[in-house]
Amino acid sequence: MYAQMVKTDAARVRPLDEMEPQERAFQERIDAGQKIEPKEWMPEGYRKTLVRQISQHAHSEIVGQLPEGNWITRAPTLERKAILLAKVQDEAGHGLYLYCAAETLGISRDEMYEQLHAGKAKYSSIFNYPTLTWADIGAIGWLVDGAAIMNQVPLQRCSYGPYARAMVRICKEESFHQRQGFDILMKMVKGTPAQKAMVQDALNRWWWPSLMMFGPSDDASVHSAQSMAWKIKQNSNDELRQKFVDQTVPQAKYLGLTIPDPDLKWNKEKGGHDFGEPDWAEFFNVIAGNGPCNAERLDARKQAWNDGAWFRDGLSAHAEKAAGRRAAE
Ligand code: BYC
Repeated sequence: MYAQMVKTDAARVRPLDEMEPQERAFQERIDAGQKIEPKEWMPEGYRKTLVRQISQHAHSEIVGQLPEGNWITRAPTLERKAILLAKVQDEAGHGLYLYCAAETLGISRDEMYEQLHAGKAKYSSIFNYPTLTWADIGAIGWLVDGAAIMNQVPLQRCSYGPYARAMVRICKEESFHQRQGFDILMKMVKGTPAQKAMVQDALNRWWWPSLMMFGPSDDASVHSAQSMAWKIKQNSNDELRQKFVDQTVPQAKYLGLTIPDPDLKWNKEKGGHDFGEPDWAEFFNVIAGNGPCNAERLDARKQAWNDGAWFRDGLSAHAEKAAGRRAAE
């Protein structure tokens, strides 16, 4: 089982009167809605939490290119191919902004890559599932980017300036990504019965993993309480999952699809949907490295790193030569 899920006192958020003066002043700035910038003092826990979350987020963007990249050569039209290519390139850009944001906290990009390649740093569970049909590309845009937007819009108000600012552009691009996914599916559901069945099959496979993107339920979330006190996270995992379900159900209806959850129903009193519990054993198994594609994804990243060694060496040699020339002048 996942050791970090054991509740410990570390999950407890200390009140202001238990803090040292410097930490209290920091928390008061956060409470007043001020942004924290790279060179300012911050508690070590705040820095570590940001490095963990931002680097995981960056890795997710980069690893997230792989399932969609799988379909670039097989996109059904030239236009779809160009759109998918642009989307996958956007994800690379998102990864780069996020690695830059994490670097402002004193970790190098090489260290972050090392942590990913050694299996020490996580990336989003969702990218450990295979893309079997073209409808999966639509479903990723609609559901995966849809869930990502739900999670990332509040991150634009994160207390750490560089992360919040990176999220502004990322969110704009994600919204285009979501629409392109929905557009693929709109076209397919109006096509042949086989195409519509392909879309339903994609929804059946991607629905539950998409709900898992928001993280474990609130009572099992080790980091939420402290991250919310530091205004790194503005909402809990369950709050965002609920919003996502409420937003997505009418869209599924519009597409004429059935969400694969027998417990899904409108709850008038709560003003939202009731829905079933994701299979948390599956989630923890995937984030422990045992999902259907974990090994394949990590191997692809490691191979890309090894294949790029000659280029990095070339750049370093050029930089050294140029520095030598400048010094001689
Ligand atoms: N997958 O205490 P919790 C995209 C881990 S990419 C894997 O609730 P927290 C796209 C969590 O890290 C968008 N691991 O944690 C790209 C922690 O483990 P550690 C990706 C997960 O941080 C390409 C443990 O479980 N978005 O859109 O408070 C193509 C306990 O969890 C997951 C982001 O990265 C998961 N789903 O909350 C298409 C958003 N969930 O670190 C699309 C930024 C939890 O102690 N991240 N874990 O070993 C966040 O908002 C938060 O980190 C989370 C988790 C809500 C994900």
